[in-house]
Amino acid sequence: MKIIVLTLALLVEPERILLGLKKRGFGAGRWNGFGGKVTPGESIPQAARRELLEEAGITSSNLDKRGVLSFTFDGSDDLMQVHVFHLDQFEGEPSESDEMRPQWFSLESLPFDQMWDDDRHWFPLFLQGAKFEGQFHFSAAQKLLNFKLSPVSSLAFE
Ligand code: 95L
Repeated sequence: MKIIVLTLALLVEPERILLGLKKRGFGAGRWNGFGGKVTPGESIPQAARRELLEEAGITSSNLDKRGVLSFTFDGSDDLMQVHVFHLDQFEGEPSESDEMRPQWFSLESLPFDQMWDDDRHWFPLFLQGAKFEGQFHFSAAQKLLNFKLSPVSSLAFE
């Protein structure tokens, strides 16, 4: 099993959240957070800041680690270990990149039907300010088959 370490950053204001429509590649057509692979020599928070700039055109120094989620897919030997960050302050103006089209959504009407199926499970914890760990297993067609999710009082490695 190969572990691929990734970041996912979500910009949350009191009444709205910034998501990005993934324009190409894995998961295209869904509203995502901003993130990607951690590269050699880079810390996980550094990677989260870099991806936020590359994909959404914004910078932030108030990323707060909130969760670690593992994703596996039928027919793949890889485990995607995703480090989820919350931020509520940023500099710059969100702008479209090759990969993502940013858009604000009301926290009362999140587009869960156009998001990955795991999101509807962990977003409530995330938006309540809880820390959490979870494992999600998908079919090859990206349908959620089973999962485990729990709030935790502290995250591993932090
Ligand atoms: N806001 N949530 C995401 O951006 C997200 C959620 N779940 C995923 C599951 C598998 C995967 F490959 C990507 C995501 C993902 N980007």
